[in-house]
Amino acid sequence: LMMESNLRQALTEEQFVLHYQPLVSLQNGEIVGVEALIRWLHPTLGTIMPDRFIAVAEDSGMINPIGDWVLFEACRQAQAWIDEGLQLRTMAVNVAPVQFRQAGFVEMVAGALSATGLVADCLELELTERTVMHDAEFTLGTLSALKRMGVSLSLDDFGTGYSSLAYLKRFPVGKLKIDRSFVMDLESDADDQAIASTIVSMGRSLRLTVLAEGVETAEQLALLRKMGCGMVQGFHYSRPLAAAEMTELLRRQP
Ligand code: G
Ligand code: G
Ligand code: MN
Ligand code: NA
Repeated sequence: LMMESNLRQALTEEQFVLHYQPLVSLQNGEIVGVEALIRWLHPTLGTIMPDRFIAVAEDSGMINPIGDWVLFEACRQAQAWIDEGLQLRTMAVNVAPVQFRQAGFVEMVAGALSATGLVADCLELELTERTVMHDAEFTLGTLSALKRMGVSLSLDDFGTGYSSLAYLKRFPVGKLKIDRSFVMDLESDADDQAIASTIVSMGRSLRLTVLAEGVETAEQLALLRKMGCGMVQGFHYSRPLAAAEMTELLRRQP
C-alpha cells in the first residue's frame, strides 16, 4: 500500500485532503490562525493519517509533489476564507526536510502565493529543529529569502530536537511551538513544567511568539497561561477539522 506508486496515484486521483486545527491566542481566546494537516482519503481503506505515509513520501521523493499540493491547497483555502470576510491571520503549513531543501523551494512558495492571491504575511511555514539545524548556513539563506518575501517561520516540535541557541538568534524565526510531549503530563510532571516554562521565558526574551501544542485540558491551559505562553493549539479547543467544519467554526467567531 504505502508505495511510491500508490502515493503518486493518490495525488493524481485527488485523494489527499487538508484538515485544519485552530491556533488560539491566549490574549483574547480568538482563533488567529489554523494549521493545515494532510489526510489521505483512501477509496477502500478510509482515512489514512500522515504518520503512516509521510515517511514513505520522504524516502521516495513523493514528498515534493505532495508538499507542493499541500502548500497550494492551504493557500487557496486561506484566501477563500479571507474572500468570505472571515478573520484569519495565519495559515500554517508543515514543511518536510527534503521539501525544504529541494531546488526552487522559495520560488514554489512564491508561486503558490501569487497563484492563489494570498498575501505572504498570512503564510507561516512550520519547520522542525531537525530540518533547520541540518546545514545551518543553507537554512539561513533560505529562511532569509522567505522572510524577505514576508512569509513567517515557526519551529515545530520545539524541545525534541537540538537547537543551537546561537542559530535560534540568527534564524528569522517568529514562533516556537512547544512539542506536545511536554504538555501531555504538564499537570503532574514538574520536569515538564520546568521545560515548558523555560521555553516560554526564552521565547519571550528573544521576542518570539510561543505556542503550546497538544493542549487537552483546562488545567494545562491554566498552567500555560500562568507561564505567559502566548498561544495554544489542541483538542481542548478543537481537533483538526475538515474544511467545511472549519468554515463553520470561523463563521461563529465574533
Ligand atoms: O494529525 P496529525 O496526525 O495530523 O499529523 C501527524 C504528523 O504528520 C505531524 O508530525 C505533522 O506535522 C505531520 N504532517 C501533517 N500534515 C503534514 C503535511 O502536510 N506535510 C508534512 N510534511 N507533514 C505533515
Ligand atoms: O508535528 P505536528 O505538531 O505538526 O503534529 C500535529 C499533530 O498533533 C497532529 O497529528 C494533530 O492531530 C496532533 N494533535 C493536535 N492537537 C492534539 C492534542 O490536543 N492532543 C493530541 N494527542 N494530539 C494532538
Ligand atoms: Mn506542525
Ligand atoms: Na509539533
